Amino acid sequence: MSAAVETREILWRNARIAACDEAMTRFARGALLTRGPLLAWVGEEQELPPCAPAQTHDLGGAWVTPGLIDCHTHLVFAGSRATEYAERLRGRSYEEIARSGGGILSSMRALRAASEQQLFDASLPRLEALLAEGVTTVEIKSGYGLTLEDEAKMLRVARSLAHALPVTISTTLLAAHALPPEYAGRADAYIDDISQEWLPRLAAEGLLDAVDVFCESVGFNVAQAGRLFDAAARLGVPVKMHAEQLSNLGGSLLAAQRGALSSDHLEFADAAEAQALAAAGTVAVLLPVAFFCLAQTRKPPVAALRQAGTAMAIATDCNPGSAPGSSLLLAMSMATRLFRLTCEEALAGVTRHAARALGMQTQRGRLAPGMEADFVVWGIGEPEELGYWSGFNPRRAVIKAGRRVS
Ligand code: DI6
Ligand code: FE
Repeated sequence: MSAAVETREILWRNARIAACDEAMTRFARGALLTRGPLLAWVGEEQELPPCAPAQTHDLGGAWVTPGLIDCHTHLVFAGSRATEYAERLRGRSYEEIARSGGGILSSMRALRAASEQQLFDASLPRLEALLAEGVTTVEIKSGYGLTLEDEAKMLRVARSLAHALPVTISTTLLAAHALPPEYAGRADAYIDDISQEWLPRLAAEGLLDAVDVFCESVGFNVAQAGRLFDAAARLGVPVKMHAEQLSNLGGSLLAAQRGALSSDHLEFADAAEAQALAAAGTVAVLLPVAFFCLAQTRKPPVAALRQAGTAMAIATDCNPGSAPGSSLLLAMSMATRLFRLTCEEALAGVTRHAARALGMQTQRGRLAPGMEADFVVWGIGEPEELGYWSGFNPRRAVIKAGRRVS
């Protein structure tokens, strides 16, 4: 890109702005000045400093928020698990199906059989659906390949999706998602191989932004998670964790101790976990679509998280098993209805706090000078409508890196 393009200024005026900063500032008659891909200025229009933008857009008083961030997905996968869903409707549990070789392992078989192109083609519509709702940044995990080559394939597809669509993708290695058949009865050896061989290779190929582990009885224990985190730390790769979705093995406490970016799910967490996460600055990522689709009854400790001051993010968890869906707006609505977050908490949960769950808080998730110029223009009368509608998309326009992309 030429220097001239990089510094071109565009003024987006006559907007109502929800900045999603710490104070959740709103500007009633606001304007945004973009310079190339970044925000140069945001505030009340009457305070705009003298400038000579190359273009001016009148947003007609519409609401503007930061581009939404889906900070936890498994959206690169092959096939579906609709037949298992039918079994669950007949009474079998998610864990029973997993223990009998279905679940994540059935997605593993489909994934290993798929070519990179097939995987790309299957995943693209799910990502397009997110983008249509104003999502501009998405985290994508591996975890259905469970060999070095197949995990690499998933991560490469995740990277190539970012080249095909106007979106920032953050990739996470979740090889420690389930024990593959090649390692039956040898979970420690599997963790050793991921730690000593896979992680360094994938990091060297530039395929990794973070490392994650499924810390559950059907996944891996805290000691194994700790060894994986040690290996990540040696390479300077940040860590995240799936914890307390089905049971409490102590995952969040480890995540907090190791300064993880986030600990995700948390239905079986309590006040101790909330306080530890708050003290560590580790984000609690809530995944209400998985809670809903598994028909769980135990809810994450939202009151305790709120009281402890833990940052709460919300994500889709888009995956073929526990959260088959690709709507972050629906996840927000479920977070308010099922987990009783306020609409304001839900909005912070898909912007500022979601950015932090990806270690991107200095570049994304709020509207302020110096941040990426990723924002959404909405056809809504007030920001509370985000979290209020379920199954209706009021997105009007999306600006990614200073350019209108839809
Ligand atoms: N927790 C989840 O909700 C997904 N993975 C995980 O660790 C489910 C993945 C799947 O069932 O395919
Ligand atoms: Fe997940």
